[in-house]
Amino acid sequence: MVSADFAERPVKKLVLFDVDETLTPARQRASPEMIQFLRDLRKHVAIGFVGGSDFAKISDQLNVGDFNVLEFDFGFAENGLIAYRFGKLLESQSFINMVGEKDYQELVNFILHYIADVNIPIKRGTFVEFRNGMINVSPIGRNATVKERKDFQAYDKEHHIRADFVEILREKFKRLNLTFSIGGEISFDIFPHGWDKTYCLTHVEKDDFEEIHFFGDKTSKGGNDYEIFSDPRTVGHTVKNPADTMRICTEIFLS
Ligand code: M1P
Repeated sequence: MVSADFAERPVKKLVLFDVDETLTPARQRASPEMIQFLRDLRKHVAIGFVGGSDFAKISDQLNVGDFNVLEFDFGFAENGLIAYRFGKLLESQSFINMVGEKDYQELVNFILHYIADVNIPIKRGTFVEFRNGMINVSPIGRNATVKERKDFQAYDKEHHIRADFVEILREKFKRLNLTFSIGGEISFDIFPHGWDKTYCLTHVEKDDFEEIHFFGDKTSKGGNDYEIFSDPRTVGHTVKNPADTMRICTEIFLS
């Protein structure tokens, strides 16, 4: 039986959305059309976002006009390690508690040495971003501009900077049981096994929805939407961009 908190929604289903390239262009803001679409959709079903980024970045992308990111029924940043239900923060675990300071330092020291030695056309700043549920590693640095990001992404496609780096880390830190996930344009995320986007499902289980739909763009194996997209608890949908999300979702839930 679906939680009474959703009594006014005619359809007792939850629709979860990835953020970058699903609700917004990568690292940019949602369009006013998308915001209106989400407001309309929420009259029918429960809605949530599940992004790999931290909550501050996702808020920047989804706080558009008078829309507040906490208007989503569920808000999941860092794959659900930061979780909101009806705007209220839920309890969660942390990367540092799970991994421990000693192993974390060994990992981060290795990463920084590796980045110091890697040859790429430009380097900027913030090569490791420490978050609640993961660390994010970028060989060019998170301070890169939009243009520098696009240039790095193209360079990386040809030279496999991130893929090679991840392979070395996977081998060297096998004992820590970590997942290395290349989800964006300039970086990759590192988190304990199981803390991929399926983690957020633990927060919605007790609401007992009839179905949970997930929309994402990186749904093939190796992409950071793959696990939740292929999880038996969800009905997965692959989209190419935000316009595609609105089109498919309208067909399923609003027509
Ligand atoms: O949401 C996908 C990824 O978005 C960002 O990646 P990048 O800066 O490389 O484009 C990061 O916030 C990353 O953690 C996240 O998985």
